[in-house]
Amino acid sequence: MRSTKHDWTKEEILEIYNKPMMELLYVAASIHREHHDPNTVQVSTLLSIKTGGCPEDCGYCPQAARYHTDIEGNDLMSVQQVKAQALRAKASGSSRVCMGAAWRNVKDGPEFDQVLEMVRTINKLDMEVCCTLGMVTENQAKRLAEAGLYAYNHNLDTSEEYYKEVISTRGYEDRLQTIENVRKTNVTVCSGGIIGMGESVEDRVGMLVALATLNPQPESVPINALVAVEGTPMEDEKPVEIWDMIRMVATTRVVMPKTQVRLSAGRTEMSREGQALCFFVGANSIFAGDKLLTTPNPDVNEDMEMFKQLGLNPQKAFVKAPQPETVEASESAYEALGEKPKWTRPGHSIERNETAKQKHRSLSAK
Ligand code: SAM
Ligand code: DTB
Ligand code: SF4
Repeated sequence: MRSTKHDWTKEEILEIYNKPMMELLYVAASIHREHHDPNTVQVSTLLSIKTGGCPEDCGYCPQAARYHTDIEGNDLMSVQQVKAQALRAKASGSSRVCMGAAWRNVKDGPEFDQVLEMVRTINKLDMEVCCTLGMVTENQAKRLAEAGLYAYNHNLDTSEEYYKEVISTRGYEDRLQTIENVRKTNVTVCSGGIIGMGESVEDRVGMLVALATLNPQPESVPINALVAVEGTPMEDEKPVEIWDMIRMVATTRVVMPKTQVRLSAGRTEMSREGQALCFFVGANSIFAGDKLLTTPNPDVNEDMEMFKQLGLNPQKAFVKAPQPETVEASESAYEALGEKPKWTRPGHSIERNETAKQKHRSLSAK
């Protein structure tokens, strides 16, 4: 087994991405087999614990309050509701639960305390718990770790250059800082992005450079195909070509050989053959259940049929890293610091985001 390379350049990764397809399939599948069981794919479940009404302007996201989408918003779920959903997910073969909140960043207080209790509860069900709650400080990351969090998801989404065309309410450096804060704990890092937002191949590769040069590399990298939702600035983006998804998954596998590569959003548009090639070149996880956070996903029975057809087995929990211990709230070594971190707000104007916002205003005024 080779040691992991961390000094990847854009040119090197571009060369991999642009290899003749048959060459890329072979190289990526070979590396995948060196480090992973090619017949095992993790089944994870997404839970939107707080939906919609988000103050950010992410151009891809149906949960941003400023765009006119028809999703149903919800306040923070109760711990009991989350436990019931996690048990259901476990019964249908999931070994990991990822809880997402439509927040810009975590704020100390009763809602965060409730999320910590959700983490404790799911970890005690012997499932991997992941959270994606926006930016976090080092103290907040430590409190999540203490509760038994297995992974924190915080996507870079695209290259630093293209990020400015997608989001104006936060900067790329905030994302990197949050990843660094999580790294100071024993929580594993999950960070990836989206293709199909109008970015160039250089932007896709730029994101992979940013992720693959982290040392250590993220334990988990989700690759999402944009789900173009009506009302968002990206509503008219064309669906991603399956070959682009295969190239992206394969390149991710080559440059981050030990990472769990997650075939995430966009599977409703992908054929079984297309998904099979994604597994072949390196994808080792899917999100199951008929909903992602707010958008549709294939039915779990259909996915299980696909697993059967391809001879795939669902991966058990804690195969890649040990189960964290849970410290009860009453025993906690940390306190809420009530920090007010100065996460950046570049505030530049993005034309398509402005247009979508105006459309929302005029529709709401009717
Ligand atoms: N609010 C938190 C944040 O942004 O970090 C966590 C939740 S956010 C919905 C998690 C991730 O979902 C985003 O970083 C983005 O990569 C992905 N996502 C959101 N909308 C998407 C869409 N329409 N298509 C594909 N991926 C999407
Ligand atoms: C990730 O990279 N993809 C997941 C998970 N991390 C949180 C979210 C996909 C969301 C797709 C759009 C929606 O359903 O709202
Ligand atoms: Fe909010 Fe996250 Fe959606 Fe951005 S991606 S609008 S931060 S929920």
